[in-house]
Amino acid sequence: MIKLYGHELSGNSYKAKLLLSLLGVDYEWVKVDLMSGAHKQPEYLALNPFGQVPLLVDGDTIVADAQAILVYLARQYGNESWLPLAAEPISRVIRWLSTTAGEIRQGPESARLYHLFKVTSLNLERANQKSEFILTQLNQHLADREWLELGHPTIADVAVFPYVALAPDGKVSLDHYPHVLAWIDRVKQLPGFVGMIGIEQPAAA
Ligand SMILES: N[C@@H](CCC(=O)N[C@@H](CS)C(=O)NCC(=O)O)C(=O)O
Repeated sequence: MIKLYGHELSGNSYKAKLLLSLLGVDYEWVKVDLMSGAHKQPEYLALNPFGQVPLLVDGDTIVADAQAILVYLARQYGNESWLPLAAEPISRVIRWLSTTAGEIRQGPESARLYHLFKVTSLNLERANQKSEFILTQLNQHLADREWLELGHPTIADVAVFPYVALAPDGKVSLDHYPHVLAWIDRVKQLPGFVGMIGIEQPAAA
């Protein structure tokens, strides 16, 4: 069975968890205790020399990095709608995977690290500026769209969703971004959606 190594407060681990759940793929959750440094122990470093979660093990295949895991799962277990094959639409989806590793990590993900995990060496002012920038962009992008690309859910939505929905953990309010809030609600309505600490499951209809 697939094993997903992660931590329950890690938004990157949650990306993988969310797609596995949306695809209805069974897996075993293996908690890596980041607080006690389990991710820097030799046994874990043998699997992922970067010493980070998430990590997915599927038979002989080992995939590190949340975005890489989304690509792997979509191709291996999903249909083409989650990750298209053709050049132009796949480039649109990958653009958002890059954005999660860039602007979203520098913005809301960093503000959350500062406030929730007390990583006070981070430049909070920069994180807040980056958050405002990317949330403004996202809000404009979503003003006339239901999903980030292609008119339906793709792994772009799965990749961007966690740290945007978790922005309030970093004291970044989403109140000024109504199109982002409406999109968050839409993602939460997807069949198979699961939440995490900080992202509530919607009340059953
Ligand atoms: N590029 C990686 C980054 C993963 C990452 O930053 N993971 C964090 C938890 S969310 C982690 O393992 N931090 C511990 C460390 O880097 O020492 C990904 O997207 O999966």
